[in-house]
Amino acid sequence: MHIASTPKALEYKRMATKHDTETLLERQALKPPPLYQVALLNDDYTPMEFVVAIIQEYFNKDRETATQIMLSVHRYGKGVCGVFSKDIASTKVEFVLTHARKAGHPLQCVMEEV
Ligand code: TYC
Repeated sequence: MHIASTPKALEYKRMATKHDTETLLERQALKPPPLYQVALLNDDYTPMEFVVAIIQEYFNKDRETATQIMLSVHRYGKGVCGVFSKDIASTKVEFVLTHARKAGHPLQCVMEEV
């Protein structure tokens, strides 16, 4: 297909591109930032007590709530510990994994956009 390159056609093209770019920037500015859930995964080796302590320490849950989350992971395979911005979520995952590896446990922690 022939693309017009007269001065008028080029001017319209420039206006359309500028309009599209401004619309995209405005939409991005209005869109709320994505949120991520941080979840623990079950395994056969990490002690229950260790998981409860992790949930209390890194997700600010009281002992009863932490125990419920741990038991839910144990029974159903996965449990959400909290929902955060991208940076906070990835820092939580990193801290939990570092703590678990130092203690010699295979506990897995993941983040997923909600
Ligand atoms: N399934 C583990 C056990 O029986 C306990 C456990 C719970 C492990 C939650 C990981 O994220 C987890 N010792």
